[in-house]
Amino acid sequence: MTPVLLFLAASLALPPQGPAPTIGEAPSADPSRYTVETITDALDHPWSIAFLPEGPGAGDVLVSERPGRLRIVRDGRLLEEPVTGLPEVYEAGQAGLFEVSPSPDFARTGLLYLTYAAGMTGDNTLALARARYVPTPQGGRLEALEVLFEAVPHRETDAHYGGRIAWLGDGTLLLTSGEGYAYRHQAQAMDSHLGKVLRLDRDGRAPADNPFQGVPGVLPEIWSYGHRNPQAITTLRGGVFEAEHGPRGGDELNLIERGANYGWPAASYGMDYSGAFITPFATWEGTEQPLVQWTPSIAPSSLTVYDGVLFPAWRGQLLMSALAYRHVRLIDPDDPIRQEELFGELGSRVRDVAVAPDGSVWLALEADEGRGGRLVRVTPSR
Ligand SMILES: [Ca+2]
Repeated sequence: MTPVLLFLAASLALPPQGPAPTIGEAPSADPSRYTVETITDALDHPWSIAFLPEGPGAGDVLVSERPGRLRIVRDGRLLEEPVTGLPEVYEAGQAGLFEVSPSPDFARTGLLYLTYAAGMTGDNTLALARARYVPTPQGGRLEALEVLFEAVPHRETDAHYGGRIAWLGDGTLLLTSGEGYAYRHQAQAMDSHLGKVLRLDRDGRAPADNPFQGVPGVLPEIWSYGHRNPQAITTLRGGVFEAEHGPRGGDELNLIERGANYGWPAASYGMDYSGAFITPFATWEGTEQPLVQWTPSIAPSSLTVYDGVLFPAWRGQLLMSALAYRHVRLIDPDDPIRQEELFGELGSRVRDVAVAPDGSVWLALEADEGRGGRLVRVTPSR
């Protein structure tokens, strides 16, 4: 085990022993502190933003669109031509193209990792692929595409895929996998990838030091289980923070520990959409409590750490985008009850928040009245 996987660095908050605190609204930041610039409003369900580091196409900003396109922002402008050579993506409901993430060795290899829904109506699944990015004068293309992993079993539904990636310091990755909505019991089933955080090596295989490697009847890719629809994950100071959608209420921020059970659907602070209880238990022996839980649902869609230079007050804080609450939460990782609302005045569902190399904050916003999906860049006011 490498040091980065030794969780709970002493400085991080410990999960509470009793019931998790409920968070609702938080104080709003003063919008006059920053300036919001629209890069483009011509996107269709933008899902993930990636800044290409040193390597092929350095400086390009890639944005996935859920219908299965990968777009390029080059020199501050959205190129007309999407990237060619993508895997075949199944699009319906919540299904489509999800994450785009450069490999940690991108400078040498030019490899991009993509997550997406693969298959067809009634028979589809979460998949991970990688390919080499080759910039061209008009845009870019993917070469040497390889499908690395497909979650089992396949599902009939078009909902709750998870699909976010976080890279660990040892070059392996964590992939969030939703429970497919209709299969919530499988979040506790160890022969299923549904409702899990999975750890894979760069070739899509289960590393030898995964917690359930060699355990009969347990899929070796499983890192943690009992998740509902985790769409937000990031590393910070050797720990892994994850946020997931609850049912009606009960959205969670969790500190992910190797091999741990996060409770769904045995324990939840949320109710079914019908208003019926899914479980009468908010806590359950042997399962981890969230650090905090949001009721009503905030709908967390992505999580990152602010590590830039432009907003010194945000350094080392978590930024979590929210769909239902239409803002970004600034969260103190050492005391996660301390939260602030950012960018609520934009009034849009926020699908992704990312920090550019120059320290600006970029948001992928879903379409709202009279406007398409937007990509905006936030810098301090002068
Ligand atoms: Ca939970």
